[in-house]
Amino acid sequence: MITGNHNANALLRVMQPMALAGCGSQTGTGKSAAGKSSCGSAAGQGDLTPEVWEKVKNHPCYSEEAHHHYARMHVAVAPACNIQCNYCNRKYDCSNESRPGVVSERLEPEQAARKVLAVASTIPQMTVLGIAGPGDPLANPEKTFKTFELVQRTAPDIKLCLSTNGLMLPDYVDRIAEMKIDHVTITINMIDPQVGAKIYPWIFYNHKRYTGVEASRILSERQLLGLEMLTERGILCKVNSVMIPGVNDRHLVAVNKAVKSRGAFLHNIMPLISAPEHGTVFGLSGQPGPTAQELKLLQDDCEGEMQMMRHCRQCRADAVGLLGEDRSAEFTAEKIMEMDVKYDLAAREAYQEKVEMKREAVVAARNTELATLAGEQSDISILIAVATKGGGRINEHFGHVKEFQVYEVSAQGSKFVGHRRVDNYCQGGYAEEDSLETVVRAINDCQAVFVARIGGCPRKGLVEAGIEPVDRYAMEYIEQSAIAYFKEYLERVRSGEVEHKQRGDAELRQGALIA
Ligand code: CLF
Ligand code: SF4
Repeated sequence: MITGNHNANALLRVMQPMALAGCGSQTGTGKSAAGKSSCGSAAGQGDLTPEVWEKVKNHPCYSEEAHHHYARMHVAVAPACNIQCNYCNRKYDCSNESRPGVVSERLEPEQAARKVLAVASTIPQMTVLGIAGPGDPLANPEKTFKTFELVQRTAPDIKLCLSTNGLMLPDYVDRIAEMKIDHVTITINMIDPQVGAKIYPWIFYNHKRYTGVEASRILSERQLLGLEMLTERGILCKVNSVMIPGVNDRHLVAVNKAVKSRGAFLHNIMPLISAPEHGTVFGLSGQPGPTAQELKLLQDDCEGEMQMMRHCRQCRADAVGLLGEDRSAEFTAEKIMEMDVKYDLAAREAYQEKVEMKREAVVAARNTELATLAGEQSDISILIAVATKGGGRINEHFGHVKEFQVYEVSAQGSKFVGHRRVDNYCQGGYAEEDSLETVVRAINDCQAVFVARIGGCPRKGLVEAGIEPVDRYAMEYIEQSAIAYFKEYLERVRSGEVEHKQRGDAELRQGALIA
């Protein structure tokens, strides 16, 4: 059995790529993400049991550090849903684990299993199969479990992951455990049915439709019961919550406490995606999503003994690839039928060994740089936006960025705190001047932007907006460079060359990303 406290300590070792300065200040409790050091290798097993380490070490959602190196895929085998969320339109993917606005190609279990083999043989670092919609997997139990069963038989090294609204969860916990589905996500947006009534107009349960507060009371009880039953069986549970300003934003602190006390391993607070063109209740009523600062403040408030996931990309229900990239178009039903599928376990393992070596090099470089921050006393913390294609390096041209990764750096170390979607500045080989404005709005809270290369015009525009473009770390490791930059920044502040000012807020991109 995994207890909440064990989870907390264990998780800090895994999720905390966060390079915290001052090995000597290690308290041994590993308690707080913000103020305690994590002396052991953040990429290593730390004090996790071997069983838990096996489950999380190459799961891109359960380990922030792994998400730079390992990929996941979803198969859209679950079209039906048994509840209605005000942020969902059935025409689109489930917002729990996907962006609205992208219609999935629905698959039968046999097609899905073939797709998994096709992806596994093309992308050897794809380690996790998730079923996350486009409806609710447990409202489509036969298709969901049949798919998992087929994949388990033919590709035994792939981890199985399930995401659900939780209504039917207690009925399927034993089946989940028997099938060795080690990762389950439950979307829990409230524990107070009065709050729930503003999010869920109805549920369909035991052949009956429930509405209003009663619907949310049943849903909440089932979600929390399902969570307890899973954690009692040692299954790692992540809780997703959609942050809806003015509806459940502050309430999510209470949700965080409730799920933590029931042994949840990880809490992922995601911004509401809401736009009129989605045709959702919230979209049509003009309900806004949070700003970058509002989201970060809530995540910071909830961060304590249970780590917060901050690298979620709100993937679509047929996403394929590293988080933040989407290769689903390469694996349509038509294309996979034509592919010569060769699932080669030995080749996959050999490739992943190389990935592990690269991953260790990233962590070692960061730790070396981190050691130079020991003893640094400063209250300053800054955000840095990074142009990256993955692998933990600054390896993307400014004009080609579709998503910046954002790191927070302070005297305590560096950590990944989010990502910002943007329009390409460079489109079809030409600079798109208007998009610079949207890029600036997306990273307006950042002091600097790290790029592999940048042209003269955007450089000038960024400087005018007060964001320093930095290309001197091109192709270097992100966190090592971020810490090096931070040390220089402190020197410039101390010498009077730069006046440190907190920057403003930034916009989180709303709406679907189709790419
Ligand atoms: Fe998929 Fe979800 Fe499993 Fe990950 S996604 S079912 S836990 S394998 Fe990950 Fe995507 Fe965020 Fe989900 S980034 S939406 S948290
Ligand atoms: Fe939509 Fe998912 Fe909510 Fe069902 S659980 S209504 S599919 S967002």
